[in-house]
Amino acid sequence: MKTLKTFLMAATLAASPALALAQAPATTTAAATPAGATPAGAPSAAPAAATPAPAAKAAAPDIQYAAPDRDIGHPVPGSWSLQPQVTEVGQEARWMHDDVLMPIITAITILVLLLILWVIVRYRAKANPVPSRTSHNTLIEVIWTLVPVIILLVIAVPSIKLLAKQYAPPKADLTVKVIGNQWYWTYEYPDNGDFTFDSNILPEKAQLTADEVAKGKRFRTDADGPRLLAVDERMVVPAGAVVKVIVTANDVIHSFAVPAFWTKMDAVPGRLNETWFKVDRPGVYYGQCSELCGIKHGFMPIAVEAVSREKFAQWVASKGGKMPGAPATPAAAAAATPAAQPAATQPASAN
Ligand SMILES: [Cu+2]
Repeated sequence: MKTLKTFLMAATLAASPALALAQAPATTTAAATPAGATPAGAPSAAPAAATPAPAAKAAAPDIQYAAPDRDIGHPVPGSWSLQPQVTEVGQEARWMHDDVLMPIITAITILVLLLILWVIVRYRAKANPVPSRTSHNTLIEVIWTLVPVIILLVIAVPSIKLLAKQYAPPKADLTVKVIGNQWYWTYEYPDNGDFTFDSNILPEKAQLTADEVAKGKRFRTDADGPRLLAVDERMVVPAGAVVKVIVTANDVIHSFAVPAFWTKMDAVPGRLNETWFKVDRPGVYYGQCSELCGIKHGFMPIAVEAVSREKFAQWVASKGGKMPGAPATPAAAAAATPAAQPAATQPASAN
């Protein structure tokens, strides 16, 4: 049963990039804002401020979101397998899928096909006018019972180990509560002053009226991410930290899924589900609600950005939160920092 569950999970994840691909044709939004635009419509707010900078928003500046990588963290046109995995669990699961399950499935399928062809040709009625009356063969029966048992054992051992790893999280450095709503996500950071914010899909420029554009309503640019995956507010986490994710919902069942993390957890009203991930590589990773939740189910994407500890602290401050007293894992921060640059300098295009 557990093996079946793992396989189904792998199959579902394998299908998800294709699904997202189908709805992500190349679109070119007129780049009204340059690559690396600041969030929350900041550029459009600037023109009026010819007078000295207002001191109102002196608290902490919003951080600059990183632009997505060209081929990591989201579906890519032409790809047909699992997304590149950026968590240890994901890498192990990908190995399980690519190097254990697929070869075994392929070998069994080919063997059965050859057996059927052989029987069709060799034992056809024309060539055997008098059918054989053989009904038992002990050796063959022992073989075809034992061989499948051995195959199942070979699959079960790594599969159960992998499952255990997914459901036995290490001690968390950070807890984030993720709440599904029709049709957006709410994120809560209880460890950082319990601040909360909503994350909505960014509309395409073509979806806005001229008036809305003139008023500076925010729309998606390539720096925000691919069409149907870019959001206004990202879930930001420190790279190298074990993130515990508490998942629930306010209205109907949703599902929090980020394919590059191998994370998928149902968001059920009145229930707290728990999952976790640890991303060492800074970058932006996209996901989608993965439980049919109503008419705009396809329009409540997820964007997780893994950043250095310093940038995370800056982001927390910009949200009005605070960092917990002691630095949690300085080693992880040190490991994460050198790699922090490339993500920001990638070409800002998903196409
Ligand atoms: Cu949903």
